Amino acid sequence: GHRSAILWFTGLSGAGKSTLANAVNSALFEQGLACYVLDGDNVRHGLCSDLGFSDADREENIRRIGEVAKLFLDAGVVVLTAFVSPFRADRQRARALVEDGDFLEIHCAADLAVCEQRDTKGLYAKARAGEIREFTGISSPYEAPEAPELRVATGEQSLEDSVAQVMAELERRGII
Ligand code: GGZ
Repeated sequence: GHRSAILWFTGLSGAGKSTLANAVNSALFEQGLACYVLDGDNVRHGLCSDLGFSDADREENIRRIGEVAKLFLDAGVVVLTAFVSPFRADRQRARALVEDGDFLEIHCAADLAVCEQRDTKGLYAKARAGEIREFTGISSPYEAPEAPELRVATGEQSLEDSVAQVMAELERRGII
C-alpha cells in the first residue's frame, strides 16, 4: 500500500518542474500507484484559462490548483503539481489546506542563469526585450522556498539523479 500525497514542485520557468514531475509520475505508475500530474498544459488551458500572470491571477491560479490537489489527495491519488508558484504566501495557503505530512514542497532549484541560458521556449529573450511583462525572474519576483521538504539541483544534475532523489525522499517519508 501507499499513502497519497501532494508533491508540489516549484521553481523558475525552465527549471525542469514538468519534466521532473512527469518522470517521477512514470516511476510511481510503474510501481502501480495512482498518480497524476497537474501542470500548465492541463490546467492553464482549462480550469484557469481566464487567468494571466499578474500577481493576483497567479494567486488565484495557485489557489485553484491547491484546492484541486486536495481533491486528488482525498481520492487517494498521489498528485504532482508543476507550477512556478512564485509566492511564498500562495504556496503556504496550498499547504495549509491539507494535513502536515501530506504536502511536500520540492524546489527545482536551477539558477536563473541556467534557465535563461536554456530558454527552451524563447520566453526569457522575449521578457528581456520587454515583449512579455511580469516574467518570473526578470520582471516579477520568485520567492524561493526557505524550508522545502526537498531541494533538487535540476540545473546541475541529470534527470535520472533528480528522479532517484525524489523517490528516495518518498520512501523515507513512507509514501511509497
Ligand atoms: C512566468 C510565464 C509568463 C510570465 C508565460 N511569467 O516555461 P513555461 O512557460 O512552460 O512555464 C511558465 C508558465 C508559468 O505558468 P504557471 O501557471 O506555472 O505560473 S504561476 O505559478 O506563477 O501562476 C512559462 C509561461 O507559463 N509564462 N508568461 N509572465 N511564466
